[in-house]
Amino acid sequence: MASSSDYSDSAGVTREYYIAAEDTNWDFAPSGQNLVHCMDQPAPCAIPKPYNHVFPAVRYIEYTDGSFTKPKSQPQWLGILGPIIRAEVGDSIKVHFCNHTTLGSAYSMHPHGLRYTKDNEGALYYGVNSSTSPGSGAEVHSGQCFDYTWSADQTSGPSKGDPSSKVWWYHSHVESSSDINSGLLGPIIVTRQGMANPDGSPKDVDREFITAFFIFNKLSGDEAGLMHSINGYIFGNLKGLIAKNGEQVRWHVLGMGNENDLHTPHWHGKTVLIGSPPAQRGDVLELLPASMITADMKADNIGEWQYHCHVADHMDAGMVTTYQISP
Ligand SMILES: [Cu+2]
Repeated sequence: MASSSDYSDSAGVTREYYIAAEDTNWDFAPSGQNLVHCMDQPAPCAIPKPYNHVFPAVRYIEYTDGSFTKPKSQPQWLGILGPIIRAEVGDSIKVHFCNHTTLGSAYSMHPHGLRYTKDNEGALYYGVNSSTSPGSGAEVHSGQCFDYTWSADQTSGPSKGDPSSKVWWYHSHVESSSDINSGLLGPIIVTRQGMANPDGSPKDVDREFITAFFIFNKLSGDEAGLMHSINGYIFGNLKGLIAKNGEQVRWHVLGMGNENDLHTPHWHGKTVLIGSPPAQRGDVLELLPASMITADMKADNIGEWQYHCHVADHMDAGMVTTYQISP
């Protein structure tokens, strides 16, 4: 039975992040190989033509402090996504955001799910019913910084009966679609009050993975520039999704993109429980652009198993990798 404390908004901690938008190149297949499929030879084999795999990108890079000199490492499997921003319900989040890009574009950070004021919305648009103007954090120009303050209140967290943590997107929202396609997107995870470790991760799972299914469009629609990626990697170049036998693993699965981005992530080897009670048993999710789904897996089948989008064209174009359950 829920206690009254389940619904309180008692003050938590303030979690600070130092994040810069930076110009970079992103390699969607650092190995240069298709590591999963080869039609007539053992893997690996060359990425099939016409797939180029290195393109200019803009990414959210996390630093250790306000000097923005020491980048923080992030899990290999997180790929092109920005850092994981965490909160427990009741916490505040302060993001010190700087636009360190040099090509002249303004960017922002717009969070889904969290509570914010207009100035902290990080989105550039105008009101139609009144003369509402964009907030002061709506666009952060090249060379400038803005401190966003967001809060994780009860409406940001898992609802009654949901799994103990919940995923949300954040992304740049100046020219939203092109900003996101550049690579300015990342995850927020909010954990139920009383269920978080000091780092914000949930106490009742052993491991969380975040995977985003998104066809980056790098050559104005030309097939050779459609990167059918999971976390910005194609053809098995997303590595490091490794759990240990017996672990309780939580998968936060995200969609993004366009009308082509109808994805059906599928796990081989194990089923998952999807959503809140009565959770559905499945091994395929249904993702639309900007979808955010949490699924729990008991990792008890040792092996390396395929994890891919089940849309035929998408898996043929590279939206495939593996995850592993080690002894
Ligand atoms: Cu797909």
